[in-house]
Amino acid sequence: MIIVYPSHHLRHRPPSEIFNGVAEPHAEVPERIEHIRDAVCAISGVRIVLPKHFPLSWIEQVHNPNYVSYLAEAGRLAGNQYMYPSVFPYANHGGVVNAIAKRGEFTFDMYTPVSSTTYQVACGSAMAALTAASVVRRGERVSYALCRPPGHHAEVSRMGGYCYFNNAAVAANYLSTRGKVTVLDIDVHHGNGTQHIFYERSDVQVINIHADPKDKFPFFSGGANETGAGLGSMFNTNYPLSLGTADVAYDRTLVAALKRIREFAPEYLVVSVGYDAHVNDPIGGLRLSTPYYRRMASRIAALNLPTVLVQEGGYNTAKLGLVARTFAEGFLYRQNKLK
Ligand code: SP5
Ligand code: ZN
Repeated sequence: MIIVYPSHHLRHRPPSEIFNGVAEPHAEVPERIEHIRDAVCAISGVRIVLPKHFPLSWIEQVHNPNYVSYLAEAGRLAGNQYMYPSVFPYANHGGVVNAIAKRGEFTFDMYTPVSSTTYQVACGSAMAALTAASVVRRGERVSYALCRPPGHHAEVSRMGGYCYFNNAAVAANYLSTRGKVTVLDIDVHHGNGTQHIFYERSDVQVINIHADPKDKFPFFSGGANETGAGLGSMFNTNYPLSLGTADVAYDRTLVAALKRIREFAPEYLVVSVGYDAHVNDPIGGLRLSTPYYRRMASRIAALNLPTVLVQEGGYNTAKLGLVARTFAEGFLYRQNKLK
């Protein structure tokens, strides 16, 4: 398994997220990826590489170029500070110029601040996903991009949920030039961004398993009735789960999701891997055990598809290493058995 590690992520340290008007310590910390990297690199046979550079057009094929240039420019306005929005767009007023208005123009929450390093680290994270995808396109069976910041909440023109560029969507779109792609999202939060980006496409199937958004972030999407639109009709599937769902019920849902993937018969699989459905996650709300992550990975690997694993959430920093190692080993063990 090739691991892609975007070392620039260490420069991304938002101090706080604003919850209910109060600044709380930010959950999406650098230690997350450091622990995951240390743990998966201890697996025999894995190899770690840095991201390669790819043209910006791979990002601009899934994100609005105006959004991309806002992030690139915003750094200069931010100086050493992290900027938070105060006012969000309430009307389609093209082209605000005021600095306060700009902060709200391309975001949907107060958890995802922008600083002078944000553009660079977000690019590094997307390049890690592209590098992992290119490795699989050249014939590796599986690669794992340790993306940070995460990506699956980022929509075509909006950041949110700690996400700036949608790394999994960038990888999936890149692979879609070679055949049909499925994105399977097992982060506990609905991948609203990935759904939004591919909602009208029939060449990229999007499948999400997550805590019911009536109880959890991102609240405004993720229902089972959201199935795609236009050409993309029936190519989007959501499996919202009740709070407290544990291994057995989750596994039944995963089996149903994998059946849908087999029916679609993609050439490639991109997995948005969050570890925040784990029972000890501080913000997740589901109750998956550590050993279940081995079984989950082994079921996904049994699809026997060239697969790009893309890191999303998971916030129990002390547990992340073990859970990631368990997942990666589950994936490798199954793949070797099948060969
Ligand atoms: C990638 C990813 O997993 N993003 C998740 C973003 C969810 N943020 C939710 C923040 C919840 C705010 N904290 C509430 C704690 C109350 N003290
Ligand atoms: Zn999450």
